[in-house]
Parts: sequence; structure tokens; C-alpha cells
Amino acid sequence: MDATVSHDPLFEIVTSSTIQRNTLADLAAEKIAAIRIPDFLTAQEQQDLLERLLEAEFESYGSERVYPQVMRFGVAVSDYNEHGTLSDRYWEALDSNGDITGRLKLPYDPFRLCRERIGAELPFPVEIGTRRGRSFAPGVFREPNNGFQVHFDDARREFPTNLVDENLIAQFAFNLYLSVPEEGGETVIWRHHWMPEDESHRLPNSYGYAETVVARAESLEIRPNVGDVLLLNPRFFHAVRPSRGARRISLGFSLGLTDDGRLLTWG
Ligand SMILES: O=C(O)CCC(=O)C(=O)O
Ligand SMILES: [Fe+2]
Repeated sequence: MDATVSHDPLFEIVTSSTIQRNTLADLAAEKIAAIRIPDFLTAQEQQDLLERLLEAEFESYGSERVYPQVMRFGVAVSDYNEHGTLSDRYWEALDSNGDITGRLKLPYDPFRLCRERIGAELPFPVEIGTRRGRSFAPGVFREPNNGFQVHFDDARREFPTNLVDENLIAQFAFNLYLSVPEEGGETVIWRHHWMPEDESHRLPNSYGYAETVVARAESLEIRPNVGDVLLLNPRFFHAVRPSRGARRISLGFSLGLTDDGRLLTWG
């Protein structure tokens, strides 16, 4: 191979209008890094959802682990990881305020809509995953106006006791951008997976790492537009840059690909 080549052709963001089985297989097989889908919602759906969200009271992720502060609306497993197992408090939180559609007074369930659109051209419907028979939260709305630190998401490592009741062979992160800032807010993905020595770059108590951890890795950067979906392989280190201007609000959840080709979600 040419010694001057510095770009890995298997590290690309592919733009597509729907999610095709072969593109999803490419994402799972790491032939691509992410799939971008513009205009995932209609303008009306987008506007209705954002209108309700702008009136909702967002909460902060736990500030010991998540700094700078990130706001969220909804319940997510990352706040309920107790020594590698999902705490019972997750289910309690879900029971007490899990009905996100009701809380937003929305006429439709935006998470169901996302699952249906993801699955539209796939061989199986996309379903909410279960743990010991109980369905996970459908997802969460996140607002990282000050950015996300460089980090990766990998349920195999975060929950070594198995989070989902199925054999998963790949994990994806779904983000639908509902409001984006005028400046900053880029999503950056580095061609690097966690290695044990990366822990020396870990920020104190944080979910994140100092950027030196990816100093030598190739990166891709994307400035999401309102209405875009980014489906990424979250085992690649990634970050969100701090922003200025409008709030950066997205709908998000994790997806696992099962060993029989189905997609299961969790929030
Ligand atoms: O908001 C984004 O663009 C990426 C958020 C993130 O860290 C993820 O989806 O895992
Ligand atoms: Fe992430």
C-alpha cells in the first residue's frame, strides 16, 4: 500500500435517505463509521416535537460523572450503572416518570416513530429491548450545549453482566437533531477503539477522556442540521464540541444488533 495514504477508506460517514440492510451491515462490520439521514421527520413533526420540548423541564445528568453539564429529559441507563449492573433505581425512575410521550403531551410517540422509520426497509421491525423480561426506556432527549467529552459507549464494557436479554453482535447510537446551535456543536468521531492504556487519559471520575487519548487517530467531523439523524458506531471514540446560540437538543437511544439480525433499542 502507498505509504502516504493517511485516510482509511473504511472510515466514512455515508448519507442515505433510508436505512438499508446492507448499509447497516457495513456499520456493524466497521466498513463505515456512521450513517447520516437528512430530513428524518417531516417539517410538521419536527416543529410539533420541538415546540413541546422547549416547554419541558430538562434535568441534569449526574454532575460528578458528567461535566461540563449535560441536560436531559427522560431516563437513561448511563445514570444507573452500579458497578457494572443496572440499578433497580432505573426501573423505579421509569415507573415514576417513564411515559415521555404523556409528559410532553404529544399526540404521537416520537420514539416509536423513529423505530418504525429505522425499520421501514429492514427485514424485521425495530423493537425496544428487554432486561429480565422488562422493557427499557424508549430513549431520552439530550442537550449537551457545553459539549460531550471524548468518550465511547459500549454496553459490553459498561455492563459486563449483560444489559439486554439477547446476544448482541454490534451496537449503534441513534441521534435525531431537533434544535442545533448557530456555532459549534459538531460531532467528532475518531478512528480509535478503547485500549487498556487509554485509562491513563481518563478525566477524574468522568465518563470522558482527555483529547490526548485520540491524538494520533484519524477523525471525522459533522455539523448536524435540524432534522438529521446520525446513526454511529459508538465504540469509536466520539465527542460533541461546545456550542453557542440555540440549544442543541437531540432525541437519542442505543441500538443493539442481535445474532439473528434484529435491532433492539434501549434508553
Ligand atoms: O450528540 C451527538 O451528536 C452524539 C452524542 C453521543 O455521544 C452518542 O450518541 O453516543
Ligand atoms: Fe456517546
